[in-house]
Amino acid sequence: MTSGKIEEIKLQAGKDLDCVKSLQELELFRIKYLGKNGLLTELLKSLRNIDPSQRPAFGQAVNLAKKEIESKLTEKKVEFENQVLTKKLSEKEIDITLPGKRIPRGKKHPITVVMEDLVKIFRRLGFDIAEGPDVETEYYNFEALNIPKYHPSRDMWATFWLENGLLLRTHTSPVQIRIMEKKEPPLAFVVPGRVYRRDDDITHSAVFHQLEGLMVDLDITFGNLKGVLTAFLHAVFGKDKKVRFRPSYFPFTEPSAEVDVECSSCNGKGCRLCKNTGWLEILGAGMVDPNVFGYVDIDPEKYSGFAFGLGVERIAMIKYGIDDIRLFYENDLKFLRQF
Ligand code: 2U9
Repeated sequence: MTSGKIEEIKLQAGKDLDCVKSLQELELFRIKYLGKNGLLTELLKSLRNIDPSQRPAFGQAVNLAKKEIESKLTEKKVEFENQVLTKKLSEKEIDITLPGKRIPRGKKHPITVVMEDLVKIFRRLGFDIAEGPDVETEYYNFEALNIPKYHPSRDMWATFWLENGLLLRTHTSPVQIRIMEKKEPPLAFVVPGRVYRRDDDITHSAVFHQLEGLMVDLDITFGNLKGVLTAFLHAVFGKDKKVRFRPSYFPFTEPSAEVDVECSSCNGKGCRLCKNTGWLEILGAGMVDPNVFGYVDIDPEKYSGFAFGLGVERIAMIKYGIDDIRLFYENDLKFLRQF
């Protein structure tokens, strides 16, 4: 094997390259000289057959020839690519004055919009915002809220049970327990969040959204509850609307009430929306049961508080005149674009 062979291959490569007329032919050229079984690759493989004293010089010479051919090949490749591009540009006319493609703009889901509006009202009334986990323990979801095991009132919450005594929270009330465990009164905060119940028909969904709230301090009375919730309902439905409080029962509040607002559709005259009662049920509320304070080490002799809860989907259905809750979750753009 001699350096003459290398020169011969270089010379041949130069001639071959001059005849190459396209990118496809260039690839064949690459395979012939630099491919796995190409001429130069074979030369390198033959190194092991030559005199060891000549190997370094010969190896260097082959590598040099390889580099030279590679660089000529790259040059040629760029030349062809430019030719292809120039041809394409001259054939295709691009009208740069055409308007661009419109990028569709997303917007907030109606439930998010209503939730944010409601939270904003409570912020104006001085409430903070708190959040907590969707997966809860039986203790936080039931026991600490004065709902012991096997108590019949547990039937009020058709619960999704998980493994190891865990569950999907049936209300956001466990968050209030968690906050009261950590912080001392005075407390005033609302808890927006997703909740889960084994329920579904045109007005109930297995997953829905609640806004609950809690105020705890010295001398909090049912009068404070009425004042705050009336201000809230006036902000949502209008100052002209009547508000009424009816006695009710919840295990975690005593006394408890349901709070209605004069029907926004018929102004109290009676219609389909209010089932001819003239009233819309909006909130559940009450004074925090002293037993609940016992679970979080707040002295019920010193402090008192009120709590309330509402379903966000219900408010959105009333506000937008929607009679089937499932429409909120079908992701039908024709429905969602209306808001
Ligand atoms: C603590 C103490 C008391 C939260 C309350 C209601 C009444 C209520 C329902 C309205 C419609 C839920 O979405 S709904 O089904 N809520 O009626 N919630 S009082 O009371 C609490 C919460 C936490 C520690």
